[in-house]
Amino acid sequence: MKWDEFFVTGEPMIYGAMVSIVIVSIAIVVGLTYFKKWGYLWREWLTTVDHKKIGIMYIISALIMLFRGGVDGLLMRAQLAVPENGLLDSQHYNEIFTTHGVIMILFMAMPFIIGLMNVVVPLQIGARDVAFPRLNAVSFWLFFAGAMLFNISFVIGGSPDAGWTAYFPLSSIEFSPTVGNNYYSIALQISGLGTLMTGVNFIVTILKMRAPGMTLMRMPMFTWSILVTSVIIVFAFPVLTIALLLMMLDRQFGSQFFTMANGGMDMLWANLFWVWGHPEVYIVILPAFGIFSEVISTFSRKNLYGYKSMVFSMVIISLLSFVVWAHHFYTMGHGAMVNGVFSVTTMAIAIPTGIKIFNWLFTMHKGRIEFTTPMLYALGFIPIFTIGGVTGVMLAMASADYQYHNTMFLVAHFHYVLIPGTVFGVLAGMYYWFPKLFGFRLNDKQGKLAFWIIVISFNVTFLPLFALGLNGMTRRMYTYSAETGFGPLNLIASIGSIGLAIGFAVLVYNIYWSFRYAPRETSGDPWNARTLEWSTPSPIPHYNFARMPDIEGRDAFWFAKKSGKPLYTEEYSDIHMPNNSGQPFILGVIFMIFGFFMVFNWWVGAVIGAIGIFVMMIIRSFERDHGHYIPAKEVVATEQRLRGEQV
Ligand code: HEM
Ligand SMILES: [Cu+2]
Repeated sequence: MKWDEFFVTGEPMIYGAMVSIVIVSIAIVVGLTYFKKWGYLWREWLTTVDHKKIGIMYIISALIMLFRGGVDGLLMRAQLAVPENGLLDSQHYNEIFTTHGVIMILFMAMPFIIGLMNVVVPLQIGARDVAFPRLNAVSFWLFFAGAMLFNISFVIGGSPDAGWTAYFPLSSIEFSPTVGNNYYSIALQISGLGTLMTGVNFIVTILKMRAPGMTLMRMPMFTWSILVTSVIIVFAFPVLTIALLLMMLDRQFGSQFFTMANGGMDMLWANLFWVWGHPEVYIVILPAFGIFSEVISTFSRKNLYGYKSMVFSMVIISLLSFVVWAHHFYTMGHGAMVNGVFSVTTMAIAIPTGIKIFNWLFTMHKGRIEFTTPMLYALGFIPIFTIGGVTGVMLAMASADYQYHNTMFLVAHFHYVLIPGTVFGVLAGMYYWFPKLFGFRLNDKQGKLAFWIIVISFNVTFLPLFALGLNGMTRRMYTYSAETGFGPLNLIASIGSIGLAIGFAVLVYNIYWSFRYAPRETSGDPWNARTLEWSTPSPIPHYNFARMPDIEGRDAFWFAKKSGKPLYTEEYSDIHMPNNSGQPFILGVIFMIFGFFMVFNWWVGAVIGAIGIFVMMIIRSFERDHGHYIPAKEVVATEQRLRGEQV
């Protein structure tokens, strides 16, 4: 391979990106050296197995990826702003909508959700960490390795360009001959393995590590949503991983699973992709439902209305999510009968979802609502998501879908679901749980300002796309002529996207400002909240709970506050904690190098990488590591310092 094939050349924007990557990397290295932070970085972060720190690393990665995916989105909107625009050529546009989709779903939404569940779930169930802390670190570093591998594609070798769905035959080696789609198949396999381990880890954590007295039906709703989500992960992700493996074999080893010749079948890919892909949208939306349940109940000062029906509807949604996948390709000719069945199952999802919407409304009914930033996101979510849901039912009708399929109407629909559903959800969660982690709240005024800019600009950006789609503008179209009349609405949408960028900039400033100036709080319970995580001091000690709580009902902390009955009655004792380890990080680095060689068919390097992975597993198998104990005396001292009182 020649150097000019290795590095992407000829695009001023990409040269700019390369230069800025080099400058930022140098700045980071110089900064860490100058402030002597290498040791701190290694000890406190790269080797940590603490679920809270792993959660924070996921969230930081997600915010960076939100920026990357957002820039892709803005570039597309800039290109579409006026007819026959020459900002991006067709190839570049293809690459950008592909990386935008992949990054937003797999490297922004997923890690944001997984980050929040890492931070919150052990705290909500009264656990000191997840069931398998070391595995948790492996999950993170595999995700990170996959994300980094995917992200370098646009400067080294070229980005994938067959859409985030990577349909065959377009994504086959014949029609996508660059290494771009190798990045897609390999990076997603690596990060997918990490996600699968997360699913296993959280199922075991939630089933096995709850505090005494916390039965399943006493669990906070967010924890319930994560249990259901983890089950979906465990059933859905292997399908993706295997499909990607087959794609890799087809593209790089000459097999014929998805090709049109020699008994292969391109529709097999579409089916496998969506057997994972539809459950995936629930993987990123159910946790947000959980977050809204916590936020709405806390800021309405009421119990969550219809707890059991909330749980029940999530379980139903998770089952239904596996039997709707063909609604993504009604037009591919599988006949009226099949289309009819998938139409019905798809529309059926609206029922449990509607139940949840009404439960949230009833929770607020006659409540003393407090309009904090997280509550605003929850309130914004309800009507916007409902528009997304109703247009989803429109798309679910197979015969009507022949009209909307692959138009901007669809693009509008799924942004109306994913942005309120996922992005508002994780932002609400971030504002809500932030003080638990860091000991201060994000400034509320700035938070609300960001909220309003984001909500308004979101609608300006995506509402016009419904009309454009109905008028016949197809998706993934890199430009259009003036005669189509698509110009004005596209211009409005593009202006809206600038607003979104401003909104997110205010949000980032909000975080920065609050780190510097927000007043520190020690109460541990800044929102007067209901669930167990708020009964710990803030910022939260490494071991989470000094003593195990006695749980006697739902919203245990709320009732302890109301009744004056203490939540913690146990004696202090030594606390067992897991040790840090550098192995997960090193494993991630080896996986990334291995993946990189695989992408470029450099077999010697790939074999060495594979051996490295096995060596790491063998080292781990023979290692004896029983963790360490924090003596009870030290625990008492820490609690006294943090709670500022006699304990
Ligand atoms: C930051 C604001 C955003 C803007 C301005 C934006 C804009 C766009 C545009 C212009 C397209 C391509 C339309 C086309 O030509 O077909 C697109 C596609 C897409 N977007 Fe977004 N988007 C944003 C946020 C998000 C988020 C948060 C997600 C997911 C959580 C997301 C997921 C997707 C997906 C999956 C596609 C389809 C990609 C494909 O066709 O392969 N977007 N977006
Ligand atoms: Cu679907």
